[in-house]
Parts: sequence; structure tokens; C-alpha cells
Amino acid sequence: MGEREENFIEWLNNVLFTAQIYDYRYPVKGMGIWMPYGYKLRQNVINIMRKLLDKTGHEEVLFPLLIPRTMLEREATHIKGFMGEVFWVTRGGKSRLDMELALRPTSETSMTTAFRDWIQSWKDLPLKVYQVVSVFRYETKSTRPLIRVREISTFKEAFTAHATSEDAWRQFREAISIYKRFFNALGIPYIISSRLPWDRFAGADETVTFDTIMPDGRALQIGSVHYLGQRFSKAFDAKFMTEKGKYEHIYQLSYGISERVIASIIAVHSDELGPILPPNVAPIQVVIVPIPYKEVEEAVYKYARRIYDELKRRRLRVHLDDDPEETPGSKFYKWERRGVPLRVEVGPRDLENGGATLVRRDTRERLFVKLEQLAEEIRRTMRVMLREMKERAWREFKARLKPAKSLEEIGEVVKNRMIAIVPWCGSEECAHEIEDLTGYKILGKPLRKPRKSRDKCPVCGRSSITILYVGRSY
Ligand code: 5CA
Ligand code: ZN
Repeated sequence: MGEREENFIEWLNNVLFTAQIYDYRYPVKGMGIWMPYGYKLRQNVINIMRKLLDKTGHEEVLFPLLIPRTMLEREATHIKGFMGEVFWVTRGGKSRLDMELALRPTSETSMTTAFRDWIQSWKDLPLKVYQVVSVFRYETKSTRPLIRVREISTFKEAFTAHATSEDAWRQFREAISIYKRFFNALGIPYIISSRLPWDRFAGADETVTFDTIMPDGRALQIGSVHYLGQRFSKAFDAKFMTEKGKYEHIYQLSYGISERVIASIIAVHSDELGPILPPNVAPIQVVIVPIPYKEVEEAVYKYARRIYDELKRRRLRVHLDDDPEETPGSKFYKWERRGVPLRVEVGPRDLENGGATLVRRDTRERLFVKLEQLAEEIRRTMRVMLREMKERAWREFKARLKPAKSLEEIGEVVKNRMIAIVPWCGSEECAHEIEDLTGYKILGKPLRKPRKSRDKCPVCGRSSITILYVGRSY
């Protein structure tokens, strides 16, 4: 067991800084800085999401950060859930504000306000928008870099409005499918579960979440989809005219992800040295390291530069590290720790043979490739690598899901850094008992239809109709 499993948050914090992704030393609790390399990674990840959303008819918007108190408090369940987490702006210069302004903790209230003004008739529906913004939550649980921040600076939140509940539920399934494609593209394994009623988003009738598992065995919620129904539209009086000329309240959803996705990429694709960035989002896909020898130094550098130009021309994200002051060995180490998926070594032998040596960050496999085939071979290797990284991540993930038949077994499974799969009779009391007696958290139940099985609920002994995922979580 290494640092990654034993002391994951420490490890993550160090790796984020060493790889020059994220600097978590900013002197406000729960707020960190995206460094240039990390910002590029973040941008590449967001762009995958943007493409998926744009392709499915979502449009990007940008709302004000501040929400007037009355607007935020308009839907009762919502504000009840968020009240303790809101940052307030109470002054402007020297004067007290008449109306206090909240730093948005989420945007259901401002979105519904705009929807009321934008939507007149059924012809305006469905409406699907999203934004990528900062939201602020005065988190009271311990803050962690990327994983639990107070300024969530990479919050992608989507909001949709529908004429019927059927259409809203169809959208619910579409949102889940978009997130599946998103996490699959990044090779992040997940379980999808329906949250139990007391664990839903404040103001939602149903919450489905995506959870992955960190190296220390704790679950991390990396995305959620909420069915809001007409709760907000009724509170805000957001109506539309139906085809028959009647007025009805719109049906709504919201769904979101955050920088937890970046933390997960690093956590699931890494070794003791640090991250192994998936080639499709890596800011640098290939680093070229010349290995100069006496006499042929100039020729090697020139050849490396030629390879750089060629790969650049072929639209690869490539970096040439030709600093003569640093040894190749030290460069290898440096770029490995920054997670660059591929390295091209160029030495006198490669020069002689008219090629270069390609090295994978994950398996360290080496391959000599002729110059004419280099760009093509890099692309092929990146595809293979992504597939194998994904398979490895899923294998490790599945090994951490383990059935547990009794409360004692739940304890053992979770202590061994795994998530327990527990048969459940369906009674909410039994679910509460499981949480109270084990001290662990129920992540949720699978989406599939309940079905009687031979397994027994560990609390009441009745037949189970579904299962619960139980573990530690962030
Ligand atoms: N309005 C809805 C949909 S965007 C919403 O706010 N849902 S949420 O509260 O579940 O947040 C969406 C996702 O943001 C969560 O699934 C989780 O992955 C992430 N998230 C929530 N709080 C934090 C936090 N403090 N730091 C980092 N990520 C967070
Ligand atoms: Zn039971």
C-alpha cells in the first residue's frame, strides 16, 4: 500500500501541485488556483462535455453570479437545504445593501426566474441550457482540493424546461446517457444510483448520481441529475400556454458536474509517480526528449526539432524539451510526474535509423517507429492507451464492489476500502438502521426495477427486492 491509498488527499494535493495542475495554497479555505497546465486540462475536459451538450440541443448561457435574497428564498425546500451554505454580499462600498445578495450556490432560482420570462407557449419547449461557472458553497465538512471546495470553479450546470412530465422524464434519461458518454470518454468508472429520499438534492423529486471510488476506497459523487418536476415553476409561477390554450406550469430538471471530475481522472489514472493523463484531454500528448551524444549533439537537436515541427503540423499537442542544461533522465522523470501520456526519445541511433523511440507513460513499453509513420503510430497508440487505461480503471473499480450479507460483513468490506453491495427489503427504516448501525453512508440503489430475491435484508431478515451501495464517501 502506498501513499495514494493510505493518505489519498495528501497524495492528491502533492500531485496536483507537482504536475502543475492546481495550487491549493491560496489563503481562502476551499479555494484553489488553476495553473496554466491544469487550466488546459480543465478546458479539454469541459470541451468534451460542451460537445455532448451541444449535440443534444443544449445551448450555453451565462447568468449573473449574484442572486437577491428573495429570489433564493422563494422555493421553501430548496432554501431549507441550502441556507447553511450560502455566502452573502451585504455591503456595497460603505453602504449596507437594501437587498442582500447571495453568491449563487446553484442556479435553479435564477434560471426559473428567466424561464418564466422566456417561455410563453408550448412552442418554446423544451428549453435546454447550461453554463460553466463558479458557484459558492460554505461547506462545513472538511474542504479538500477539487473534491470539496467552497468556490466550485468548474461547475457545469444544465437546466431544462418541458411541457409534460413524460418529456421531462425522457430528458432525465438523456441526461444520464450524456453523463455516461462523458465519463466513458474519460475512462472514469462509475455506479449510477438513485438516492434515497432524504438524500436528494434540495427541491428535487428524484436524484440520480454517478459515483466513482477513490484509491482510499471512499466513494465520490461526480455527477448528479435531478428531476425537479413543478416545484420551482409553481413557486416562481413559471407557466406556458398548452396547445389547447390552457396555462400550465413547466416541468424542470437540473444536472451538474464539477472539478471532482478532474480529481477523478487523476485518481483513477495514476501510479505512485503521479497522474497518467488520458491522451484525449492531456494538455501535452507527446513530449520529445533529445538524447544528445558528443560529436552528434547538433544533429540530434536539429532532428528533434524536425520531428517536433512534423508532429505539430499533424495537429498533435506536442512539446519539445531541448534544454541542454538538463539531463534526459531528469526530463523523463519530470514529464512522467506531469502525466504526459507519451514520450518520444530521439538519440543518435534513432537519427541513424530514420525514426524515433516511442514510450508509453502507463506501461513504459518502448517502440521504434520510422519517421514517416510516427504521427500515425502516435495516434494509434493513444487510442490503444485510452482503451487499456479505461479497462484497467474499470477492473480496479469492480474489484472494490463487494457483496455483504450482514452488518458485520458491511463493516469488513468497507474497512478494506471497498463499497458494500447490501440486499435490501425496500423499507426506509431498515435503510436508516443500516446507516446508524454501521456508521457508513448509503450511496443509493440501482435504477433497475425491484425484484424479489433469495437474499435477506440484514436488518429485518425479509426478502430483499433490490440492493444498496454502502460505504464511506467524500
Ligand atoms: N443544481 C444541481 C445540478 S447542477 C446541483 O447543484 N447539484 S449538486 O449539488 O449535486 O452538484 C452537482 C455536482 O457538483 C455534484 O454531483 C458533485 O459532483 C459536485 N459538487 C457538489 N459540491 C461540491 C463541492 N463542494 N466541491 C466540488 N464539487 C462539488
Ligand atoms: Zn429490511
